[in-house]
Amino acid sequence: LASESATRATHALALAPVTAPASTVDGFVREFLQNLNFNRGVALSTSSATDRYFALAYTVRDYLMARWLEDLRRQREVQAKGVAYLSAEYLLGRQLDNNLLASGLTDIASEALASCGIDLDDLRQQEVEPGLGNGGLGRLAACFIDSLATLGVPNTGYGIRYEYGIFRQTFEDGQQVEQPDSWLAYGSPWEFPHPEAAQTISFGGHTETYDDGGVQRSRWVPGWNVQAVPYNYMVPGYQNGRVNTLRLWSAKATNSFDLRVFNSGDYEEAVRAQTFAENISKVLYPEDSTPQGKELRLQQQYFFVAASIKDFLDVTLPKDFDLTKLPDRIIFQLNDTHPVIAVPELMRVLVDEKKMEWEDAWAITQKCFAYTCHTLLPEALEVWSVDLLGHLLPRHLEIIYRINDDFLDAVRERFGDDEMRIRDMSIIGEHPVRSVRMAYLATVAGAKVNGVAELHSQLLREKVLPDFDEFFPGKFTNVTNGVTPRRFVRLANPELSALITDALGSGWVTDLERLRELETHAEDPEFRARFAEVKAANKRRLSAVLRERDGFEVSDGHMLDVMVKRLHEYKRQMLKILHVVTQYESVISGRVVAADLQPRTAIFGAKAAPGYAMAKNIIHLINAVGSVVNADTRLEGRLKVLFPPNYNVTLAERVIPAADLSEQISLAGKEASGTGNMKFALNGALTIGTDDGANVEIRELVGDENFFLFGMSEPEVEALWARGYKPAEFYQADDNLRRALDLIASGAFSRGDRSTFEPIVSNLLYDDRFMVLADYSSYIAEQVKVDAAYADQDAWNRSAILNVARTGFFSSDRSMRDYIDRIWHTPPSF
Ligand code: B1N
Repeated sequence: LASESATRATHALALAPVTAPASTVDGFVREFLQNLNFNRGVALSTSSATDRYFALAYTVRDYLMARWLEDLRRQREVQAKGVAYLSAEYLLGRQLDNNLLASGLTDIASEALASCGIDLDDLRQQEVEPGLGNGGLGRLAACFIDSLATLGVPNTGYGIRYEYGIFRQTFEDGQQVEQPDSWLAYGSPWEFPHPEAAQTISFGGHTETYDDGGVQRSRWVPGWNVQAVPYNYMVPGYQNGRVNTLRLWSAKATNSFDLRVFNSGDYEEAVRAQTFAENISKVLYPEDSTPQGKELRLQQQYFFVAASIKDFLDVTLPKDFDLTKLPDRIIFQLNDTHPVIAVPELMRVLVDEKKMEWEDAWAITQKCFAYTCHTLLPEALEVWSVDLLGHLLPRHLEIIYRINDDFLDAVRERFGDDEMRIRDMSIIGEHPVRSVRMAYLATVAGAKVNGVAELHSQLLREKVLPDFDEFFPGKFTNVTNGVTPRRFVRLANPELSALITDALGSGWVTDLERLRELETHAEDPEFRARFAEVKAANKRRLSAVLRERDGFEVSDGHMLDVMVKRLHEYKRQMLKILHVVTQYESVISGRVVAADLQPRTAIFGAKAAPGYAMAKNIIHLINAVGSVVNADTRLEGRLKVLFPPNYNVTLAERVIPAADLSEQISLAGKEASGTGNMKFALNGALTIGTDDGANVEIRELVGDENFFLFGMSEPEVEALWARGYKPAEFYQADDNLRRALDLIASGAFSRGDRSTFEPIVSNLLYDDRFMVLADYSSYIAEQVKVDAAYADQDAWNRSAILNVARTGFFSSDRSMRDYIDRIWHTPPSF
C-alpha cells in the first residue's frame, strides 16, 4: 500500500500538463537566466559564450517541451499509423536557429538576449553542427523528418549517435587532411539520454535447434552483447505545435560483458572489451556512395536497427498489441541498404521470439518495410560476404537463406527453370565471393521500392533491377527528392524570404508551390531590382564569412560560380577545373585579353573519402590551380578560385544564397538525384547542368531558356560506351582541351613538377570512366553562353526569379506527401 501511494501523484501541479514559459520577452529572460544559473551553475556576469549558448538552447527546449510531451501522450492514446525512418545518417546542421524558428521565438529571443547585453548572433556561432552524415543521403533524412513534423505525421527517426561525425577537413599544401570531428566535446544541449532505457543487442555465437513442445524450432545463442542507449532529440514542426522524435543509439558495454572478464582477473582485458563494445557508435564511416565491407560497419547497421525494432515493439506498442496488426501501425522506411538487416531481424523476432509461423511472419514483414534506393553506381550496391555476415549474425544468415529459397521457388514457378535468371535474381551472389546482395533483399522484402528522381527510378527499373520489376509489377515507383524550405530558404536566405513574404504573404513556407505567384513579379523592374539587391547582400554576407573563416576575399562584381558537393569522379569537379584552366590558359597565352573575361569566382566545397586517392588528387589540383590563378596579375583579378575547407551544412547555408551559377555537371545516368541542385534553384541561382538526376525535372519546370544544358544524355553515354570510348581522341580533336591538359601536365600548377598531377592526366587520357573529355567541348561552349547571359544583369535576374518561382515542387513537404499517399498511407494525426 505504501509503495502504491508513493507512485500516485498527489500535488495538483504534478497532475497538470506541463506548461511552456510565457511567450514574452520578460518570460524568456527569466527562463534564460534560470537555465544559466541552475543548469549551467554560473552567473550572467561570469558566464562564457558556451554557457550562454547552452542556457539559450535549454530555454528554447523548455518552450518546446510541453508540446513534445503532449504529442507523445496523444500518440500513445491515438495509436495512429506512423513512420519509423531507419537511416544510418542524419546530417542535421545547427539546431538552435531551426528550433527558434519552429517555435516562433526568434524575435523574442533576440530582444530578450539584447536586454541582457547579449547578441543572439554571437551565440549562434557557438554551436558545433552535428555532422552525422556524409552528404545528400544524410541531409535528405534530416529534411524528411522536418517535413513530417511540419505535416503533423507521427514519425520517429532512428539512427546512430556517432561520437565522431564526418571528419573536419583542413588543407596542408593544398592537400586534404582529416581531423576528428569532436562535436560532443562540450556536450549537446539538444539531446536527452536515457541510459535506463537501454536495449541489449547481441552478436556472434551460433544457432541451434530445439524441441519446443513437439515443434522443432531454431534459435540464436549469441556470443556477446552490447547496450544500445537511446538519445532523444526534438524534431519540431514549423510553428504548428508539433514535436516528433529523433532517437539515436549510442553503444555502451554491458555489465555482464565486463564482469565475466573482470572475474577472470584480467583488468586490462576488461577495459579492452569495453572499448570494443563502445567502438560501435564511435565514428561515422566517411565513404559517400562507395560503402566499405568492414565488419564494424555491419555491426553499426545491426546495432541500430535491432535497437529500433525492439524499441518500437517493446516500448512504443501497447503491451497486449496483436502483432498480426503490425502493418496497420507502422512502416519501416529503409534509407538505402544500410538498415536492410532489419528485414531478417524482424523475421527473427516474429518467428523465434514471438513463435509465429514463418508464412505469417513473412506476410507481415513484407507489409512493414519499404526501400529507397539512392544510387546506380554498381560499386555502391552494398553486399556482405556470407562469411562475415554468418560470423556476426548466424541466425540472420539462415533467415536470409530461407527468404531466398522461397523467393527463388516462386521465381522458378513463374519463369521456369531459367538458371541464368535464377542466378541473376538470387539474393545470394556467388562472385567474387558468396555474398548477400542487400538491395535484392530489400526489394524482395519491401512493399514498395523507390528511386529518388524520375530518371533514376526509370534506370533502376530498366537497367538495374529489370527482372524484379517484371516479377513484382507495381512495386517500383518514383519519389523525387526535396529539401526543407525552412532551413534552406527561410533561415539561409532571410532577405529573399522577406521579399517573398512581402509579395505573397508568409504562407509559402509550408506551401512552396505558392512561389509560382512570383512569376508575374519577375516582369516587374522594381521587383527585379529588389531581388538583385538581395543577391548582392547575400554575397556581402558570404564574403564576410569567408574572410573571417578562411581569410579569403570575394571580389566585387564577380559572378559566383559554385560547385559544392562531395568529391567524386562521377560528379566531375574535374570538368569545372578544366574550364578554369582553359580560361586561364587563353589569357596567359595571349589569345584572349583579360579585359574581355566576364569576372568570375569559382567556389568549390568538397570532402573526399579519406581512402579515395583520385578524389584527393583532384582536391590537390583545384587548390594548386587556385594558388596559381589567384596570384597571376595577367588576369587583372577577373578570374578567381576559392576552395574553403570543411564544406558542411553551416557553410552551405551561406554559400547557396550568394550563388549566381549552380554547377550540376555529373555524367548523365550517375547522379541519382542531387539535392544541392534544388537548393540553388530555390535561392535564385541558374543551373549549368547535364540531363541527370533531378536536373531533368528542374529544367522541365524552369524552362530551357532559364537553364544551361550541356553534355551527353544517358542514352548517348550508353551508345558511346558501346562504340568503345577512347578519351584520347577527344584530346586530339579539341585545341582548348589539349592546351588545358598539357598545361596541367607541364607542371604549371605544381612548381614545374610534372609527376604531381600525372595520375590525373593519364587517367583522363586513357580511362576516363566518367567521360570528362567527351563532355568538355559542350561544357565550354555552354559556359560561353553563361558569360553572355550574365552580361545582361536584368535578364539574368528575371531568369533567377523564375527559377525561384517554378521550383516549389522541390519542397520536401511534397516528397513526404508523395511517400504518405503512395507508400506509407500514414495521414497526419490529430
Ligand atoms: O543520395 C542523395 C542523392 O541526391 C544523391 O544523388 C546520391 O548520390 C546520394 C553509401 C551513400 N547515394 N548513395 C549514397 C551515402 C553513404 C554511404 O555510406 C551511399 N548517397 C547517395 C539523396 O537521395
